[in-house]
Amino acid sequence: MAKSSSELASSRLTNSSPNKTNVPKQRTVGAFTFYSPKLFILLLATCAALFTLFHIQSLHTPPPESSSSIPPWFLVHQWNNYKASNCTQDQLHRSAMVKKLKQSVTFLPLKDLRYSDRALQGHTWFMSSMYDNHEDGEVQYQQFPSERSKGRLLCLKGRDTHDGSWNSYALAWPEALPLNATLMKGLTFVSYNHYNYDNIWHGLSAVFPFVAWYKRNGCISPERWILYHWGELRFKMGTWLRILVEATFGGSPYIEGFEWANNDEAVCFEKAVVMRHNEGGMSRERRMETYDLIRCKARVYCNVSLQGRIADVDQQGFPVIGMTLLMRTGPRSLKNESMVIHIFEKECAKVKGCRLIVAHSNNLTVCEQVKLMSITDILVSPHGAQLTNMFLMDRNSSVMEFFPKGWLKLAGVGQFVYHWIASWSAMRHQGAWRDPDGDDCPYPEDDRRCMSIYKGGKIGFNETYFGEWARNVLNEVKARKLEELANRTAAIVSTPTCGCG
Ligand SMILES: *[C@@H]1O[C@H](CO)[C@@H](O)[C@H](O)[C@H]1NC(C)=O
Ligand SMILES: *[C@@H]1O[C@H](CO)[C@@H](O)[C@H](O)[C@H]1NC(C)=O
Ligand SMILES: *[C@@H]1O[C@H](CO)[C@@H](O)[C@H](O)[C@H]1NC(C)=O
Ligand SMILES: *[C@@H]1O[C@H](CO)[C@@H](O)[C@H](O)[C@H]1NC(C)=O
Ligand SMILES: *[C@@H]1O[C@H](CO)[C@@H](O)[C@H](O)[C@H]1NC(C)=O
Ligand SMILES: *[C@@H]1O[C@H](CO)[C@@H](O)[C@H](O)[C@H]1NC(C)=O
Ligand SMILES: *[C@@H]1O[C@H](CO)[C@@H](O)[C@H](O)[C@H]1NC(C)=O
Ligand SMILES: CC(=O)N[C@H]1CO[C@H](CO)[C@@H](O)[C@@H]1O
Repeated sequence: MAKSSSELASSRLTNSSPNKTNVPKQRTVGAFTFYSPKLFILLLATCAALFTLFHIQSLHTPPPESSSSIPPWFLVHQWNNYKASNCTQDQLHRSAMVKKLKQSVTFLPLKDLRYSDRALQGHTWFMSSMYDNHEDGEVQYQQFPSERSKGRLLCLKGRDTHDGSWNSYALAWPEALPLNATLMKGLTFVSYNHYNYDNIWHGLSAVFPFVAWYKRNGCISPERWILYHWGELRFKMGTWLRILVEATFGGSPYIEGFEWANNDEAVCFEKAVVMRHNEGGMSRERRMETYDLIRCKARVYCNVSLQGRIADVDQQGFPVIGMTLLMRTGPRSLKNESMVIHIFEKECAKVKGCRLIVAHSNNLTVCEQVKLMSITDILVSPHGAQLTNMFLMDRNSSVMEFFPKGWLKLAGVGQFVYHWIASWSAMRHQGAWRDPDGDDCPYPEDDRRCMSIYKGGKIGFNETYFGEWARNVLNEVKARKLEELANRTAAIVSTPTCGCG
């Protein structure tokens, strides 16, 4: 009793509360320091000590009169006195303490503007006073309540959709939630996304660490998601992301919008997991496992076979090689689709078992994309979000990527994202073709301003280059597939639970 109370009193409340230091000052007036936590703890400790002494004394049978200067009857008397006059006020003290704790819960802005120049670094500007759990190679996350939070729950306030510094967070003990707070039961996922939940790559990046956490924590699905972008609330995931989340976690995600909540009242969560670093910190092994889980769950959801590609052979017994041209419309689309199709068709026709599929990412349903990727060994596509689908192919499948003019010099490191995804999801990125031709820029070619012109540029072709490239990749894939067929090693035969749930 005394111990837990002193823990409560000595634990620091939410970091960097500017008012915190004022509180004790107000209370020092008057001799009756009913509210002073120190004295309160002292009293409790004294009570407990006396109680213990009393018990020790009563265990001594009989207590030698001379061994102690305090006779046992005195202790009993003293104890009764305390009980009567002071210790019975325990409840009163306790509820006063709880009231104080409730009042001292300090909300801080979800978006910390002091870090706006390095929004993604370190603690990030989202919940900047908090530290993440990070074991080597594992996903970085925060969990409430936890040892690190000293048993405190996460509470949120505000529904701003334009400025995250108007929404706020705090930690509170379950016994001392802020006044009028609503407690939400079950597991809540709180996501921070620096970009958005519509773009399939940025959306997946935000959801990805939750999948990793889920896999390592008994595959318990969340009751609700709370989506933030720069601390601003978001209420929707794009269709592609929503369906993959539904497939992975076994149920349509419920996205909490707090429409029912009063703006200045807190909502606290029985159990919350916060992610703000995407897949950062995860080892390649962990990432591959996580992609494996999403791939498998997506196939189950879309009723696609879990056999893997090894089972797919043509009438003559050659392994079928699925080559897919995944086209875009608008920015970074191909200038001459039919010519590119013709080149790849020609090479495909030369390889036994090769089957070319041409598809447009914009008019495939999500399950059509899942299905298409499950029969693709070589994905050929311009740089763009549709390439995120690559992880839905079997492991060890190949990717060929096209870029418009000017990207290598100007587009920055982000242009290699599909090289990274390939590596993280156990695919093989087999090179990129960069169009030497494109729209003219009025500035020197390496002027940053040219990027706005090159960004949405269309992509041409080089018949010689594409032909050789396709031939090389096809031959490599064919050799690998023949070997796998002989070894029968690569069949991914999973159970519908995908090793989770
Ligand atoms: C809590 O709710 C009551 C009743 O709705 C209201 O009178 C009171 O002002 C609220 N207190 C706070 C701190 O919001
Ligand atoms: C998968 O099959 C089940 C049962 O046959 C069906 O109810 C479900 O709608 C199918 N799902 C998709 C995405 O086709
Ligand atoms: C595509 O390229 C071929 C060969 O260069 C050319 O004959 C054809 O006109 C082009 N089509 C378009 C739409 O540019
Ligand atoms: C898909 O979109 C492309 C280009 O937008 C169009 O040419 C094609 O006919 C569409 N296919 C279907 C099945 O709607
Ligand atoms: C096309 O690719 C071939 C082989 O890489 C190269 O030699 C040739 O210069 C390229 N043609 C153009 C027009 O870039
Ligand atoms: C197939 O088996 C051979 C010999 O056992 C081995 O060296 C090779 O790595 C295997 N290949 C694959 C793709 O499993
Ligand atoms: C992928 O390729 C590697 C190296 O060749 C091989 O060891 C591994 O078994 C393959 N994985 C699958 C799932 O085919
Ligand atoms: C018996 C005893 O120690 N009673 C104490 C109870 O608390 C008041 C002040 O809070 C003391 O003045 C009493 O001595």
